[in-house]
Amino acid sequence: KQRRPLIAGNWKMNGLSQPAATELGELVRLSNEHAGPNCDILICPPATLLREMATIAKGSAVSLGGQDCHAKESGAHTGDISAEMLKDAGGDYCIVGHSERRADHGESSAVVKAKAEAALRAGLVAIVCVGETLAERDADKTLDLISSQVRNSLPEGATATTTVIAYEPVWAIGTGKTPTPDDVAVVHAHIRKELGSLINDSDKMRLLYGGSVKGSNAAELMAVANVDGALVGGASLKAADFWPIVETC
Ligand code: G2H
Repeated sequence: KQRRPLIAGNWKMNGLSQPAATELGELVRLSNEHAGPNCDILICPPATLLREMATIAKGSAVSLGGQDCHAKESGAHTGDISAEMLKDAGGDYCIVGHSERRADHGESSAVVKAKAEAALRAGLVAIVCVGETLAERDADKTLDLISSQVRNSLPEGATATTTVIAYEPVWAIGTGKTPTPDDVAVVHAHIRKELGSLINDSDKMRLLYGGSVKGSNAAELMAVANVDGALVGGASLKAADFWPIVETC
């Protein structure tokens, strides 16, 4: 692979202290056993678990991150969490613009961009999510939509070190449906091309695929050109399901 892959787990709104500690402990054990995994490993637990998980993962190959952050550093924003707080709790990454945030919280690309910039200011790597709905795909709007989301969501001054893009077709999320490797190749090549006009080190930026990735389909998805890792939801909750995906790298 031209770029070091990143296999990222997004626990979404799942996880109480137990059994999360057991599952993360198991993931840490597996990563220690296989010294020097061929990819970066990341888990984004609910913010309530971040500090506890960071303690468990300390000194291991497993990094931690948040699933969302506020665009401001601090202030009167009841219920929100800043990027600085995620960093303070042990995070190194933050997902922004996940389609569930775009849909459930009406987040526009402008909002996502502001959040990504907050993540960068706090010293976190931003994982910026993009992806089309089924209606957009059926109307042949996928590539235009992706272009617009990439152009409008990328943080100012993004580089390959500070920013990762995750392509997650909305219709493939948690549904068990996945696009064909050819479909993924077309979108990832399109994102790579789009990035060329936006940032200097575009060939180094990692592009993850997300949406119903599991042990049984990960190898074929990871083999697609311009796929530099995965953003994994359901199959990241158990170390036994997540590890086979890590092993495809
Ligand atoms: C897509 C993905 C993780 P799942 O949202 O971000 O979830 O693997 O459950 O489709």
